[in-house]
Amino acid sequence: MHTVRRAAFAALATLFLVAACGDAESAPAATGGAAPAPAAAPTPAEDANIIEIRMTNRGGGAFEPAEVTAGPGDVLRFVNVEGVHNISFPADRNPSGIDLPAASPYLTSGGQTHDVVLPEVPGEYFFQCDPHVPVGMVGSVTVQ
Ligand SMILES: [Cu+2]
Repeated sequence: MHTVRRAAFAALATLFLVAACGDAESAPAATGGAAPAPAAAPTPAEDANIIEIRMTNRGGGAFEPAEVTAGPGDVLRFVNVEGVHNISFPADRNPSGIDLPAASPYLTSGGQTHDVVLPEVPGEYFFQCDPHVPVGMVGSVTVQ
């Protein structure tokens, strides 16, 4: 009995590790079969591109690059290089009627990342680091 439970736990733990370590490139293309259940928060598609944007203290605070082009559902991966930054998509500078990505928490140490799944609706979206707007820490992504 205990052995069976231990085996079941090990299998669950393995599943969890695989899920935690999985990435889009190593996952085989799954076609057919059951569609994934709809999630409350958008999750990246298996074929989503990941676009890295570094956050630095250059000039007081900067996104590098500050302007990128992406496809619907692609992922912006914000990488904190130095300093303390966040990422928000202000409603007053973005298209209305779209579920904009929620503001991130503050990233406080080097190497921290925050992923944003882009809207499916083409357009230009503006993002900013709230405390560093005065020094021009703003950026935009064009979803084609
Ligand atoms: Cu900042």
